[in-house]
Amino acid sequence: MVSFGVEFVPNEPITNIVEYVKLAEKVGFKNVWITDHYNNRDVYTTLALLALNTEKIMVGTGVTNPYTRNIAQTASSIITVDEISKGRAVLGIGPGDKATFDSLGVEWVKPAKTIREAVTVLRKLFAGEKVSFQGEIIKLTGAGLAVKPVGKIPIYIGAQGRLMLRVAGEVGDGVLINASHPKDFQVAIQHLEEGAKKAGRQLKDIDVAAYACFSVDEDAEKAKKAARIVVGFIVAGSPPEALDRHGIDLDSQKTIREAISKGDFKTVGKSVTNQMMEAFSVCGTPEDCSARIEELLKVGVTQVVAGSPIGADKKKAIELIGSKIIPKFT
Ligand code: F42
Repeated sequence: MVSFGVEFVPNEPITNIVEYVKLAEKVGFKNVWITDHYNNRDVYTTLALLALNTEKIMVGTGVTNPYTRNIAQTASSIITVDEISKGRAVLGIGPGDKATFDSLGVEWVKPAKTIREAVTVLRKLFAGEKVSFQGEIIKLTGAGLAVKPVGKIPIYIGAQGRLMLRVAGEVGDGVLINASHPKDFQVAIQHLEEGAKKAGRQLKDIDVAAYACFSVDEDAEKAKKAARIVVGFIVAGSPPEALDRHGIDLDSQKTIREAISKGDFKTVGKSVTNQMMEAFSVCGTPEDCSARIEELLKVGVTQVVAGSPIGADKKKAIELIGSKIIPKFT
């Protein structure tokens, strides 16, 4: 059975996000995911406030990384959220956003290996072990925490690339895949399954989340308008094989990239085609979005995360998902 999650970027006052999340919990969302970028509000402070203001929804980082935060500190932070939420914490972790690392002087080495080592160490720290670990990237010498989680903290891995997806298949309780179209999941799930098999696991052991660009409104045009710039950013950051899979040429990507770098969002909006919207978003009326969700479930998605922008009006969109989409699938 599918569950629903919602993503928030903490780029507005946290008190607003608390209200959205209380509403999301009320209308049936199972997970909330908060992004982690050094230049936005802090993810753990946000999760603590969400934990205090909710009762059922699972609260998670979506996603943190092992480069800008030491892994033992990450373990301590999420265990604290677990305590405040009485066992509802989830740790989403990925290699992070290289663009923001450059400005911090943080070196991005061997992302797949780093994540594998990070998850190994996290599980030991969660178990209360004193950890001595000499990995290629992560090195701990007798590090142990004085606190333990209330329950098991699930670890989800943010992954798109082949190697990252294989690591997620090997060691993740779940995977957060930044995509919206069944074609992309067909490819991703093959890699995920390869990793799972290697570790003697099965695909069904892993919660496969579509961390999608989502925009819903009763008026399909309003929904599209709200998602257009987000889709522009996705096109700009997509590898050539992802564009090729959807028949999008590199010249249109170049045009969008140049417009973004100049801050010319009018051109970005005009350059985003219907084909791009179709490839990189779950967008339209509740019926349109439900039809896409049906397709995603057929290829193996088990959690649908409504990511930015969610809709032209976030509150209305959360209510619409709760009243017209979630009931169709639960
Ligand atoms: N990033 C953030 O910084 N903050 C967020 O809040 C955030 C949210 C988020 C949510 C979902 C999601 O899927 C991703 C999210 N991200 C966020 C981005 C995330 O942190 C990663 O940047 C992104 O998921 C990584 O994309 P990717 O899976 O394509 O991996 C990159 C690193 C890649 O190039 N992977 C390749 C691959 O095939 O997987 C290569 C991996 C690689 O480097 N392999 C070797 C190794 O050992 O690591 C190195 C080879 C060698 O020897 O050098």
